[in-house]
Amino acid sequence: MSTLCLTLDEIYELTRSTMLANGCDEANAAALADIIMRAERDGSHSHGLFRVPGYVKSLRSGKVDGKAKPTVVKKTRALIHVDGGGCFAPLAQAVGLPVLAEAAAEIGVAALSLTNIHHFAALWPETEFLADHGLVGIACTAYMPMVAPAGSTEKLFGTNPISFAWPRPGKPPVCYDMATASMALGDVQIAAREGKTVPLGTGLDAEGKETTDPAKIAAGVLLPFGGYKGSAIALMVELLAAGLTGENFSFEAAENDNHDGGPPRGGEIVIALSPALIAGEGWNAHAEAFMERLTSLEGVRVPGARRHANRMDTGSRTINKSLIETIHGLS
Ligand code: PYC
Repeated sequence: MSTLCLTLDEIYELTRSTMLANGCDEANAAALADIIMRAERDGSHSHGLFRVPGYVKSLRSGKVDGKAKPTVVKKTRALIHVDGGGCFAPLAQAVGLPVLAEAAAEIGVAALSLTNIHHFAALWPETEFLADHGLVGIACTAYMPMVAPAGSTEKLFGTNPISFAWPRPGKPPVCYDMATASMALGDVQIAAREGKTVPLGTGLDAEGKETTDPAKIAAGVLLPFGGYKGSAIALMVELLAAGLTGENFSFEAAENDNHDGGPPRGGEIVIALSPALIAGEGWNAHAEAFMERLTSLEGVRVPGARRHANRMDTGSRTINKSLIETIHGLS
């Protein structure tokens, strides 16, 4: 595979200028460029530049409003709602998360519901923001149907990612983000592009048969991680991100989508909890004693630690050359 090296500033600027050239205003373009640069910075390639062509498709088809101005409303002291007005999720999050953090820090627990957004990114930026403010964060969003509930060969659930972050003052938080599918669709697509196989149990082909061929899975269905248990968590994500917000379930997102290849319209729920108010004084020392016990075990690593380690490398990032050429062609 032929590659090119780009600095983080170049990654940011390439994304920003591509979004501006395709109808985004400065606020939307900058919010998206920031999320993509941070994904590449942390080594989350499946949420980085790889997503730019999909974002552009949905601007060009008119599905996403690149000039939308999200609005924030406090429904109660604990319930914050952002209507994205049809924007990509990052700008709506940038508007809602500070209000959520302030509410949770004041009263202990608060929830942010986001509707009328198009989410195609990782979810750790949302929960990590909360952990950086001393709060526990939980976020989830539903997506297009791609995953067969356990027992079925028909897709109904989205890849339905869920993210959790725990604050560790003075240290990087515990922060992970995982698809409830056996593998994130982006990773399946990247494996297909690179001609690699994926583990058995990742998904089924169009005939409902198990396969290790990622291209066949992309044309068939993914399976939930962990059988019935993962399936139950994917169901929880549908109910929290769609039932609770009033936005599209994954199957509704597909029915209402124009299938341009970009992110469908959907919702997201983000919950923030204050350990300082809930557990009280000493919460951090107590949790850190547990973390010490955990990390003293041979072979254990803290979820998110690899991303945070990648982040310390401020040098340039190696990117697939044909992807960069494709993105240049979109301006
Ligand atoms: O990575 O598949 C994904 C995803 C879906 C919604 C947000 N991220």
